[in-house]
Amino acid sequence: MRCISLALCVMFAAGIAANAQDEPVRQPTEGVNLAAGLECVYDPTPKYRYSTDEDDPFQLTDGLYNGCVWTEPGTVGWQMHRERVILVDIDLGEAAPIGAITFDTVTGGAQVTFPASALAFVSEDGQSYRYMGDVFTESLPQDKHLNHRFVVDDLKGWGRYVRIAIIFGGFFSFCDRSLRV
Ligand SMILES: [Ca+2]
Repeated sequence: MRCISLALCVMFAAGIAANAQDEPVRQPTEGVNLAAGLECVYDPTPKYRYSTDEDDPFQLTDGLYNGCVWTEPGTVGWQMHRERVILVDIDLGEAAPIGAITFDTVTGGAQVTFPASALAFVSEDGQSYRYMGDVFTESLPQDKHLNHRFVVDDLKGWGRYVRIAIIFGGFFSFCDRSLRV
């Protein structure tokens, strides 16, 4: 299976670190990771001071999962102001079939919530994009801590350029080290 996997958490306040560090090491989704080691281009640029570093463009594709620890350099974070959408763009280098997208994220405790949605698009020329699907296919309770992997599969995606539009409802958002295509 060729898939995209993202790991991300959204939080209203600092406080997830203790829970995240107690998480067992999460294993990657089976299948071919077309995005391994590739650069992510973000819009807006990550600015959260405790997690932003020069390696942000590669921290979602290095295959490591740190559980959204917001103070770790391996996390990619934003403090939301007027922007309510974050775009993550990946150039696969050549067109390829995309069969599934997975999205690891966390909710509950310390005012942490799942993103509202993560819309996936694909393009062959980087100009005209086609909608593939919303990764958030389940409705789950968010009143207690939950680390969950959302999956959308049976996609018929084909293209070189992948774009994930992550839509938030909180004030902060953080991605950790896992992005698979
Ligand atoms: Ca970082």
